[in-house]
Amino acid sequence: MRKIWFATSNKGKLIEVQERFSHLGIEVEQLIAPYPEIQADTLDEVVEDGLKFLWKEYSRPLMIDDSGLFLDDREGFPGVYSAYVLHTLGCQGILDLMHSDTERQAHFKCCAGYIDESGNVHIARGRVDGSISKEERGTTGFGFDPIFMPEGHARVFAEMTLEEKNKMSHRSRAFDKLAGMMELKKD
Ligand code: ITT
Repeated sequence: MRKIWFATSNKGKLIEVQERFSHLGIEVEQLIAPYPEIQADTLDEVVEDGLKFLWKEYSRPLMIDDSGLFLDDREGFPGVYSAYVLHTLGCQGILDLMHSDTERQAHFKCCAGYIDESGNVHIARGRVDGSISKEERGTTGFGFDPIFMPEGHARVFAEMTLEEKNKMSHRSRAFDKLAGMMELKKD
């Protein structure tokens, strides 16, 4: 079975990408390899910089993922600062911030990157639109999953199974595209 390294500290991301790639007959192995996340305006910049850093350190093909939650009526906050905001304010902090908001539209974005055997960078993006719930719900997933309700659904991500989330998530969309770029798809 072909194996691909995924440099991430986030078990939730790892499990989702493993599930997605298992359909392609590819094993995704976690690489614990911290890379500096530059202060950048876009997820793409963080990924490109991260891949180049890791290539210098490890000189091996690998994937990374930078993602975030963007509140449409708050200029995309927390966006590239999602990990920091989750760590400091948590889901409840986002709910408190939005307690009187009637416009609750939000989206998740994922930028997935792969550096190949020759050191060439490949980038793919995925997005899912939805809204922020009024309270935390559910027990599955990770991060902001308890407060994000994808469009057309009455449940938040944390009330869905891994497979259900993976049918529509920003991450599965990005990594499906990335797999296509890697010419890994069987069909
Ligand atoms: P890495 O080691 O892969 O960088 P991380 O958790 O630090 O893991 P990011 O820097 O990409 O990840 O930060 C994105 C944050 O956005 C992450 O910590 C989650 O809290 C949140 N997030 C991203 N995708 C999510 C998803 O599918 N569901 C819920 N929250 C998500």
